[in-house]
Amino acid sequence: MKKGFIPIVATFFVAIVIAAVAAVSGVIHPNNPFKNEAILGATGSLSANPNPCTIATGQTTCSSTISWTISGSTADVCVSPAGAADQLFANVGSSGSKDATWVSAAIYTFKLKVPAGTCAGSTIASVDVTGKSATSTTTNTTTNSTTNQTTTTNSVDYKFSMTVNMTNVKGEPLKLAGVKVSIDLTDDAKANMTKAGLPIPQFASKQTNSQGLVEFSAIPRRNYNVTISGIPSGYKLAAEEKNPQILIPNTVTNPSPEDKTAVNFKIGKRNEKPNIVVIMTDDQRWDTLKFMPNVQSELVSKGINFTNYFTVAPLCCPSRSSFLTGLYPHNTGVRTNQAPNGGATKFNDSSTIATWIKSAGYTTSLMGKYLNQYNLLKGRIPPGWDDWHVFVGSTPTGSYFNYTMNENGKVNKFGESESDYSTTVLKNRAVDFIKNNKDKDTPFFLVVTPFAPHTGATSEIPPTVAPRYLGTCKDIPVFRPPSFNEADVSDKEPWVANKSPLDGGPLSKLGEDVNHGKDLSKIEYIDFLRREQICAAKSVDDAVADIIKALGDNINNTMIVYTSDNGYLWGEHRMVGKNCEFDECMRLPLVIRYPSLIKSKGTIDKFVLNIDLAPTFAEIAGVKPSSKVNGVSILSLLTNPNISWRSDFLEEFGLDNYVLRNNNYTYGELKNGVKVLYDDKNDPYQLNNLLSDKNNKGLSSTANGEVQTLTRRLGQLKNE
Ligand SMILES: [Ca+2]
Ligand SMILES: [Ca+2]
Repeated sequence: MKKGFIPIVATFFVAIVIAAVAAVSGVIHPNNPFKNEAILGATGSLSANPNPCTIATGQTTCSSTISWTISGSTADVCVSPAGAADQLFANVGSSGSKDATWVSAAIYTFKLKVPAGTCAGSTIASVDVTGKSATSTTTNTTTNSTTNQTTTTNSVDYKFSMTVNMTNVKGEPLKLAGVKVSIDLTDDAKANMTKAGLPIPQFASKQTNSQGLVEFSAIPRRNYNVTISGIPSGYKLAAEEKNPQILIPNTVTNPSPEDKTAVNFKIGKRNEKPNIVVIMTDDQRWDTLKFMPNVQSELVSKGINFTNYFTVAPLCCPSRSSFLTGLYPHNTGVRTNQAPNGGATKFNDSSTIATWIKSAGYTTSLMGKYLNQYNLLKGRIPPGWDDWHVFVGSTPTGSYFNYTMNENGKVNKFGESESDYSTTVLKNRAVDFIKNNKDKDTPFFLVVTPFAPHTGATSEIPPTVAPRYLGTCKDIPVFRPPSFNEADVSDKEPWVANKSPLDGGPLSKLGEDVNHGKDLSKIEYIDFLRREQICAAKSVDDAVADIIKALGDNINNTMIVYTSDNGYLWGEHRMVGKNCEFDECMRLPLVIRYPSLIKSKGTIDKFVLNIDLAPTFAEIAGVKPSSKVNGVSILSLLTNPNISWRSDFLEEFGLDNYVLRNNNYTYGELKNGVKVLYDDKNDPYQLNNLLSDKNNKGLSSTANGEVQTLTRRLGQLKNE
């Protein structure tokens, strides 16, 4: 007796018998073969379908079709109900069929007899057909239920044991303990039982044992829903296995109290490698995540917030090139947004995170902004990307409305209805991609790069806020850090030192559509622009929520990364925009939620760079970058935030501006021989360049020594 099986009525014997299918084809009756062959010369066959015939719950009869063939003679089909003499069933010709009805769980024997005209003739073929009740739990009166009358009772006492086996995707046995399995009658099965006046049994869920098995006792001839939950992290149920229905068979060949059936689940350890989802916004400052409630609740509160995350290149195309390769701009060669020193045509796309991770078996997708001037690649989809939905070209108002996308080689145009809003379109593409890939055998690498909250083509054109969020940010308080409209910029490099204060008159390029008919002063415009950028990011926040929802249980084996490509100045040092050595240009948001490694909210304050992400993803995927990288994987940092880590890094912008940043200083060797040094510890708003003419004369020998060290270190990093 198997454990888990309760023999309530051990002496009962199920009356489910497959009636011996005695259809005999072309066989001469054995009682007098010589005579029949010589005198009658007949051969024939006889069969019944279905056989046995099941009388459904609540019904009293069921029908089978009796079919026959005969040659060499004429015949009758005669039937003998249990215990009765043969009775004529049909006069036959050479072949035919006729329906017969059963009224109880009895045996009916049909015989094909020659010659025709009497049931007393010779039998040349016969078939026994059983009528049986669908709910039959029966008491047998002898050991041979095939030939004896049985008593049908409407009872659910009879138990049937079901085993749930698990296999991996290759079909090999899988031993996962503690997986929760539940069974429940289907709604139809329950309805049928209710109709028959039977009680509806409840089945407590069970957990698999150390052999990965669980056994249930259930009643036969019923449909069940089987559900599995509590699968350990790193494993997943094959999609096609989810919530299957099984029918515990209504017939068994060797009825016994230990009758069993089994349901088999495929639970693959197939996504051992985690999925990776990167959401990279455009020009989003590190200090704006607080306006994104979903980012807060789903990522910041459940992941690691990096408080010192920087780009090595504070401009779109150079930054993204470095993100894709893990290289400083002096190694990618991409230093600007446009050819010849930048743009998509300058970028060597032969060895990137996409090609590395694809070689590790990942399905890859990029959605949104790739690199500036992608249109010049004329539809080329760079190697490594399986799925591609990328903005082509640009318009003065940016890629919010009226843009085109290369979608896997097809160029699709989008208009300006609300459903065309690019962040929404990308969100839908991302959700579809996740749904299509999350249950596959391979992990995925999805990079979603919305255009938001970038301005239009220039900073004078504010971003386009999604229609539903228009006006929803107007109450956000204005922003006045100490460096806002910096009073004295004479310490700074000439192109900053020459900037006028912000309070002088309206921005010249502002149009009425921006101003809503009224002139804004520069400061009013910056305040307006900031609110619009914050508001444009609200659609990204919605996308984060929908992406996480689409991941479902897969989130447990997914690394989600939220970041931006470069920062932005909102009036600090009298500047609006990016591509500078100041903290606002370089410092970016980075939040990583990775449940299989990160168990609770935390912060990491070590210097982490955008060139670290590609090596990190490669390490997660178990693949080595196929070319040199300057960044390093942060996986070890995630598990041990106190690990020894880099204490400085290089930032590059434009063609000839290099900046060394360490825990104390921002030191820049800028174009035309200009040098800047900010004491970030004591002057966090970078108001005073220690190397300005005024200050340089007064630099202490200690500071001079420091500059020499910084110069040497910057030179080293430039050669890495
Ligand atoms: Ca950007
Ligand atoms: Ca100053």
